[in-house]
Amino acid sequence: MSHLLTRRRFLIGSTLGASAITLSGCDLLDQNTDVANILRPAEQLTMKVQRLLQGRDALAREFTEADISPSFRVNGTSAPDSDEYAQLAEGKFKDWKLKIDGLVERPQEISLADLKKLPARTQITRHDCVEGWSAIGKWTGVPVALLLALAGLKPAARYVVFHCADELEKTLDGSGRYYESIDLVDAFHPQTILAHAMNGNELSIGGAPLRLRVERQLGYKQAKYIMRIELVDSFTGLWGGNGGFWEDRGYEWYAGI
Ligand SMILES: Nc1nc2c(c(=O)[nH]1)N[C@H]1C(S)=C(S)[C@@H](COP(=O)(O)O)O[C@H]1N2
Ligand SMILES: [Mo]
Repeated sequence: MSHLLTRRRFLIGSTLGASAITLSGCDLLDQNTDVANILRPAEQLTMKVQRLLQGRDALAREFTEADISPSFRVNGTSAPDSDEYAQLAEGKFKDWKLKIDGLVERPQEISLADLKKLPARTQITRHDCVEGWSAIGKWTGVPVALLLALAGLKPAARYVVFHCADELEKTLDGSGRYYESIDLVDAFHPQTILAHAMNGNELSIGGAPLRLRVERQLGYKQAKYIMRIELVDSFTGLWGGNGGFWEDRGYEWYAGI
């Protein structure tokens, strides 16, 4: 059954991927919005069925060192195009701090050095991109659950939003900035981590200084270049209001594999 679900997710994924290749600009937006509107009930079902069948805490498959892919493709932004980010990278992120704010009791600003001192989890998992490629990598990072415990959730908090450094689409109003979000079930899942190392090395520019791993979902949920985590009760008023860069362009919010 879960194999069938996986296949179905890929079929949907490749439909969107294929339309992205043949269309551009407004065509792409319209087309993907139409597709998304038809698929939305199916997406709700996928999430409910997946959680029902596999449980809230079921682990995504983990692999061995021997399974690690020799190369891991770069997708989307390969280096954020901003002076601020360039400066931070130049200084090896010594001046960078992860902000945690929104519906929390104790807003945080945590340096990379301090994040690296926190208990970490290492997992070898497969990344699946909707564009039809996969790669296995070893990720080491801090469980999101631990950071949320540090900050303390206010009772109204429902979603965790990850704000990134890059604008994947250049716009005047900044709405092309990459961001993603997950609900608290995925946020507290044991394999949901903010990775600061890949395959035993600290992150290169591809995602540095911190990237999300939320292993039961597709590639576009795995936010790179994280600057800030915000706890919210809804996505209203947050860019396009759909909880993520690609979601605002028609992709499903729950991208279960
Ligand atoms: N900030 C940011 N995160 C992002 C993206 C992006 O463009 N910007 N692309 C997403 C997509 S579609 C995929 S498949 C993965 C790619 O990660 P990689 O470049 O390490 O392969 O990052 C995801 N996270
Ligand atoms: Mo992707």
